[in-house]
Amino acid sequence: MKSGYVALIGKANAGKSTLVNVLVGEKVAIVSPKPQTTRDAIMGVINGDDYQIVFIDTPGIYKAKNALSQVMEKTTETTSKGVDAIVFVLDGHEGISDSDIEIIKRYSSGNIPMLIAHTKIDIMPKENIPENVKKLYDAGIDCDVYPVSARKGINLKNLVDGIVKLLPEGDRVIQDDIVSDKSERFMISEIMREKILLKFDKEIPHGIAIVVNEFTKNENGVYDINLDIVCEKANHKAILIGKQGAAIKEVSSFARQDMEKFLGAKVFLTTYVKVKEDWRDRPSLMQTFGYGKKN
Ligand SMILES: Nc1nc2c(ncn2[C@@H]2O[C@H](COP(=O)(O)OP(=O)(O)OP(=O)(O)O)[C@@H](O)[C@H]2O)c(=O)[nH]1
Ligand SMILES: [Mg+2]
Repeated sequence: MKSGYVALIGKANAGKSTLVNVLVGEKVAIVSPKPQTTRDAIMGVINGDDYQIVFIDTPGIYKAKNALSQVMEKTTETTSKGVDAIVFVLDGHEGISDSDIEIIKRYSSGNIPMLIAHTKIDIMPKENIPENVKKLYDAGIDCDVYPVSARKGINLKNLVDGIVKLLPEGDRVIQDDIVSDKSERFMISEIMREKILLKFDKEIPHGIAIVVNEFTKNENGVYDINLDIVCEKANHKAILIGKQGAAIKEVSSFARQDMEKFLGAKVFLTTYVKVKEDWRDRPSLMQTFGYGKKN
């Protein structure tokens, strides 16, 4: 039996969370086309007959600009050092840059075994894949490269086999029959954040925190969920609410539908938009919103 912890590391927007969701077979992490979607280390477990992989999805590597980004960067750094193997997720569909190579080298230089999942091959010409692989090898990177597509489910079995090979012999590290370490309450707040990431542009979604005030299941099986959408500027609040509340209504409706799917029950959702000026640079507020807590 092989088992262990495996960190998914890579640039922001590379496709780490999409990959972990498809491998686990359930949504454990939210996904969006915007960088810096994932803010926490999120666990996702897969159990095979003779292996267990405990994935840890991490915040993408991105130039830190504020206190929140710095906490996220630290989460990724720390996670990468405490695992049995690293899957470096590389979005190579537009080629491989010098900064890709520099970051891969940084993570492959330690003692932790690593492989590269070269993802998004569904949106690039097939003939460019060997070119990318050659570029990595020519740069002196000697870990195995697995071309995959999380979206189209291409080559994922090979990837899993490759990951298992990197793991040590040992019993399951997670005994319970769980796929994620995060609570339903956490996923509810993340689903709300995901819909905001999908609907709004520029700085607005990045300055959002979600606070769940109420999360209760009634006797009739309906969930009452009440949450605050905290933004960092008064003008963001106006945009989030929209004309006669149209924007917040739409985004809440999408969120509610996804929450119902996730919980398998009807949801009665109430949302309020609040402003906390520049909270992403105020560590005490960040901690109130669940970021940067000492574990
Ligand atoms: N075409 C294609 N798109 C993909 C694939 N995997 C992910 N994407 C898209 O890439 C975007 C980013 O995906 P995420 O999974 O959120 O990326 P991430 O690496 O977790 O991003 P951060 O959390 O911001 O670091 C989304 O729009 C995904 O739908 C893939 O295999 N093919
Ligand atoms: Mg992510």
